[in-house]
Amino acid sequence: ASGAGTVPDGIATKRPASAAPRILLVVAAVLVDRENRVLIARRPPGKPLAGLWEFPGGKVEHNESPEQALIRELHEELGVDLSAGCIAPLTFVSENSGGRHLLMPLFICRRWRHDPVGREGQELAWVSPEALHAYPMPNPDRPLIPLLQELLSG
Ligand code: 9L3
Ligand code: MG
Repeated sequence: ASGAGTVPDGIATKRPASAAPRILLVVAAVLVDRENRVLIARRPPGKPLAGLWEFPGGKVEHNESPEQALIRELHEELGVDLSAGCIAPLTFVSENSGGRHLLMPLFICRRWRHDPVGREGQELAWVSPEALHAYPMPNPDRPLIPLLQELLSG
């Protein structure tokens, strides 16, 4: 079976498990207000890591740039519009997540349109960077705390 438009045998179906994609690309945003407080959101019941506080965001989909994914996720989750050009990545953090490597650039945003609301039922909190350690966070978010404290301190 090798007619035009058919998939040759053995490419997709016989790929060994070890060749499966291992990197999960997730984007997150830290919204910073005029008092240098940052927004965190509590993952709602029913989602993985429910109850943990995170910098909002989510998975980058196929044919989507990280910036497009960030704008889409923040609109879906918080109703904010980041297209005002506030986005610049701070860093990448890698962690294992379900056997995969999670790569998560954090974008720092000081300008957006519309006040954030938890559109998926999430609790939201504006906290000073010094207070972030009191909130249980997913693995990729936690190492960002000292970076944010340094970046926003002066
Ligand atoms: N994740 C961790 N920290 C974050 C975000 C936005 C996401 N700040 C993890 C949780 C999930 C995965 O990334 O394992 C995908 O996120 P989502 O699509 O469930 O939000
Ligand atoms: Mg999300």
